[in-house]
Amino acid sequence: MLNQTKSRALFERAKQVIPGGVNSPVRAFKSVGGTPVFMQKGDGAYLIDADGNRYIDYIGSWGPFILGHNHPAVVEAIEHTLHHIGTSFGAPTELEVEFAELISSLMPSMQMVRLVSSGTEATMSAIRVARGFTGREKIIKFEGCYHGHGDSFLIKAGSGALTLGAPDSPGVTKGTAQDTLNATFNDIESVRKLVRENPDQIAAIIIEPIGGNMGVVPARQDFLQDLRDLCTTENIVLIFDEVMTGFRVALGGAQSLYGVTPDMTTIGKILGGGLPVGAYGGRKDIMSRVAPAGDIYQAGTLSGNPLAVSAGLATLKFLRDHNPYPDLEAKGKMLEEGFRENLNKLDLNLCLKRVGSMMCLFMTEQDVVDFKTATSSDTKKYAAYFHAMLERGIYLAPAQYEAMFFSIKHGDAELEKTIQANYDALQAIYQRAALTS
Ligand code: KE4
Repeated sequence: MLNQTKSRALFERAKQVIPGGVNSPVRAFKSVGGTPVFMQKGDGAYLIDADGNRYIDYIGSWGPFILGHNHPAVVEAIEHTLHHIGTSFGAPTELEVEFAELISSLMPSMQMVRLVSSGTEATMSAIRVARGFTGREKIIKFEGCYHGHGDSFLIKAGSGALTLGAPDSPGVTKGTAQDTLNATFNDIESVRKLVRENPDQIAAIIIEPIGGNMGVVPARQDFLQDLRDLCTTENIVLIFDEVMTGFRVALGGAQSLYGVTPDMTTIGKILGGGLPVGAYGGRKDIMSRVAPAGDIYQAGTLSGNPLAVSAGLATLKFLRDHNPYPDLEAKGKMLEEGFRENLNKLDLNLCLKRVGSMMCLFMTEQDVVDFKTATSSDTKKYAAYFHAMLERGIYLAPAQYEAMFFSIKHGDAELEKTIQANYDALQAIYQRAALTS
């Protein structure tokens, strides 16, 4: 059993002054039970908690740490900016121009870019711009996809909303909810039906091209291309929410893997290298409508601040100049094959999905292709698996409907330890289940 004395005490203290004791719901271990682990230090592929327990980290702050914690290039950039430039001016700086140029060079569909401070700000802004640009009011999202906590998205949302069983959040008005339509992921007919039923009323369709918030669920190539074609024909703004997949699955994001070009893209997480940065962007004719160039308003006090931008710049430059993606693919292959070998040895037929360095083991034997098949997963089994892995020093997402992320710092030793822990954990759980069922 893990020594969690300090985490337990900190959690009791935190709950007196922070709702649920955490600053983001999915951290609260609600769906897996037990006490959230209070972390003390990040170091490469590792996290060390307040009680001194050391874990191989597969959350990576929910995506940002593709370079691992405290990468020297990022630390150095932050220290330099802190000592020689400053943290924020609320005035334009050369750094953010260089950053926007770099983003646009890596994701050419983002002809123009606006920096914000979170993925939620990016997606909220992107749909407002799409609505302003088209003069239409409704949006289509996909059941199980998560685009942050903006009101328009908390309708059948994924991630923490799904984990906590609140995919439709109180506080979202009927007026807002009626303008959000939900289609079925990987089902183009479900989209065509909504478009037919709402002629000339759909401003945008927003999708995670690789779902990462109902576990990892890649879109099928034909589905994504059909979506592109439908949006072109119907003059609907196609928004790829690449907050998670941007710079994660490839330097150019999922859109570069699929060869499908959206009209707008939202990015975040890796973009900030661990500091708060998000961005939205896309076609020049659309983005030229954003204030003060145009009339669609969006603003932010700390948008483009030098400190966060310097962390993001260092991260993206490292990814561009060192191209770690082949190595990350090899790591992913090793981890996936190790898990599949374990499943075979234990005669388990669980669904495992991976794209690059994001992966998910679903506690279901169904092939997960959408929200319905994802939610056929046994979340109680996942909870047992999560704790069995935690006790073996492997820190996974405390929720079935999330992704595992690994970094360039996850070496053979870490992956081999994880594969062994996966075997032991699954054997314990399913063996135990066999004894009790
Ligand atoms: P943030 O506002 O949390 O920076 O980004 C929202 C967001 C938007 N789009 C996608 C595809 C996302 O995955 C996210 C945030 N992802 C979750 C993890 N599944 C953040 C973790 C959390 O909520 O604490």
